[in-house]
This record gives sequence, structure tokens and C-alpha cells, in this order.
Amino acid sequence: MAVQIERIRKDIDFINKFNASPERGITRQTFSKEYQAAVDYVVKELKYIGTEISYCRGGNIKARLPGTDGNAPAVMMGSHLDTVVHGGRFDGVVGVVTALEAARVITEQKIAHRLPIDVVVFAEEEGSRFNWGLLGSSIWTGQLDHSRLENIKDSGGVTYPEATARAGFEVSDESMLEPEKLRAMLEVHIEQGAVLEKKGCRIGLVEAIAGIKHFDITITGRADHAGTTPMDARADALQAAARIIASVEDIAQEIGAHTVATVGRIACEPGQSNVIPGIVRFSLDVRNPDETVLNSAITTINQTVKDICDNRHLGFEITPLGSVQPVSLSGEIVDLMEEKAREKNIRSLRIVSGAGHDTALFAELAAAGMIFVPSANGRSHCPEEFTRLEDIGLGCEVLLSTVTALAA
Ligand code: HGY
Ligand code: MN
Ligand code: MN
Repeated sequence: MAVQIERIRKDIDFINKFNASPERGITRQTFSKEYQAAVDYVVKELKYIGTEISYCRGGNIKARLPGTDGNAPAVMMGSHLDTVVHGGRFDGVVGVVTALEAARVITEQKIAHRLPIDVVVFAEEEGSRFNWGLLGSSIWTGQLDHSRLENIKDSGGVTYPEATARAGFEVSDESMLEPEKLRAMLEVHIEQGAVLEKKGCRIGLVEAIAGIKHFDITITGRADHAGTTPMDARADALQAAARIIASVEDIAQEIGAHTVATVGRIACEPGQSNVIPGIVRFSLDVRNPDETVLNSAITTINQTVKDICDNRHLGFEITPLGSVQPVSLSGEIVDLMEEKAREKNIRSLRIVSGAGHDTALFAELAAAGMIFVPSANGRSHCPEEFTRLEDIGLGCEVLLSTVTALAA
């Protein structure tokens, strides 16, 4: 192996020392002090090998290994360092540390490359602080207008631009990512499912990424006394929300065809045991690799919200948040990665991603590809998340040979 897995181990361990919830999993929210410390570590390592660092629009970071042809489109590789709350050690981190290690090897071995090679760290991929997934890459690729950021706030009311400024993040490169500047985008990521493990494959070649639609749903009833309000005189927002949430599971199961729907967050006001809930807010995450099926699931769920609320004379509001279309990734890149894996006698498997990734936003801009490495028991977004260092090393090897072939 050209890559050094002990360096990868050290990078993963160092980055995960920066954690707001050491008692339970990993929590590293965008622009938090933990996040900044992790980013600072990676930037220091990238500077050490001589890359040119740029602080880009949307809070993203780019570290360039210049090629012999400075005007040529770049080959980009990387992922994210932010996590869900009480998440795992590998989601996103694996893509950043494998890109860092590949850049080290390219520099150390003086591997010639005509195209520039960029290591990137995308901000707010998870949306766990600002409730808008793929936020940094959406801004950078122009899929979300910069002006929208003023209205994207965390639970404390801090806007994304304010949080960016408070973290001392000063944009040094305002340019957007455009097709003429990009040859390819490659991301190594944990599978976050159990397919590779079940099939005994150590590398997944992602052919498509499921579409995701996020919403916030608010049900408005009437707060009343829990003891004096008869059952037939109530406008109980939580009773309606409970029936809607149960229907979400039924609808996803009835539609099938890889439809998944999740209510992951709920808040009830005023949240007192002796007050009938007046307002309930909850999240909705619906996914499917097929646009038509995804949209039909959304339509059915929206109709169910309306029927249940109308029936109970309650108000409701369905607010769309971040969403990303289902995408197919580049067949050229899948074929190339498959060939590189075969050259190294690595069993690979073509696979569809149920998880969302920044790379999905590059499918229209460049030849976009993802390399999956197995997740133990398919677990992710939890402290139990685990991937073997040896598998991460293989993912890095395939990344390195694919990137150097593209940038030659
Ligand atoms: O939600 C996702 O699929 C990704 O982990 N952000
Ligand atoms: Mn991720
Ligand atoms: Mn994730």
C-alpha cells in the first residue's frame, strides 16, 4: 500500500478528540469550537505538505496541489467534518482523512499531475446545527442562493453568516464552483448501511444517490387545562401530530420501492404535563432514489396532514427545507474506480446510496464519484458507528489511483 494507514489512524483519532459530547458519541457542529479545532488540524496538515489554502463561499475550505497546467479544471476530493448530535467517528471524517493522506502520498512520491488536485472540506453537510443539510456545498455550487443564508438560523437564532463571522472564517475565494473549473469530484465515505458487509465486499462504487426532501411541520391547536377540558372539546395539537407521524411510517411501507420516511425531531408547546399541547413542530425526512416515487410519497403525506388537521379543526403549516434530487453518478468514474480496485485485487460492488452526500450536488457540474467502505452492522449516525482501518486504507488506495489517473 502506498498510503500509510497509521497516519490515517492518527488523523481520525486527532480529529475526534474535538468533540462536544465525549460522554456519548461525537458531536461536532459547524463553526463550533470543536469544529474549528478539527478544521485547524486538517488545514495545518495540508499546509505542511505545501498546499495553497482557500476559504471559500459557504464556509467551505479548499487546499490545492497545483498541477503543471494552472488553467486546467481541477480534480476535487474530500468530504465533511461536521457530525450529527451524538454521532459516530467516521461519517465524513473518512472522506477528509483519505483525501488528506492521498495528497500526502502525491506530494511525497512527487506524482506528476497536469490538473490541479483540490482537497475540500464541506461545511454543514449534516444540517445538525442549521437544520439545512448540504448547506455549504449548496452555496458553493450555486444550488442555494447566498442571500437565503440570512434566514437560516440555529436554535439560538444565530444566522449562518453570523456563525461564519464569529468563527473567524473570512472568505478568500468568492468564486462559485462551475463546470469549466471542475474535472471530477470524488468522495470516500462509510456506507452507513450493511450491503457491503453482507456481500463480503470491501469497496462500494456508488452509481446513484437517493433524493431527499426535508420539511418542518407545525400543527396548531389550542392550549387548555388538562383537567377541566372535556375530551370532546379539545384542540390537541399532539394528538393530531401523533396520528400524522404514525401515518408517515404506514405510507412509506405501503409505497415501498426503497422509500424511507423519518420524523427525527419533535417539540411540543408549552410542554407541560397539565396543559393540552397548543403547538407541535416536527421534522420530516423522506427519501427515494426515484424522483417520481419520492414526490408521490410527499403528496400522500401532505394530504394526510391536511385530512387529519381539517378533521380536528386544527391549523397546520408544512415548510420545505433543504432538498436534493436523486442523482446518477458518473459511469466513467465508476468504471475507472472498478478498474483500479481490480488492479489491486479488491472485491468491489456497485451500489446505490440511501444516505445523502455533498457529491450529489456535483453530478451536474463534473464527473462525480463516491467510494464506500463497509460500516460494521450497517450502523451510522450513532456512537456504535464503526469502520475498519484496513478498509479505510483500501478506500484511500482506490481514491489515490483514481485521482492521479484523472489528473495525469
Ligand atoms: O442525512 C444524510 O443522509 C447524511 O448523513 N447527511
Ligand atoms: Mn456524511
Ligand atoms: Mn451523516
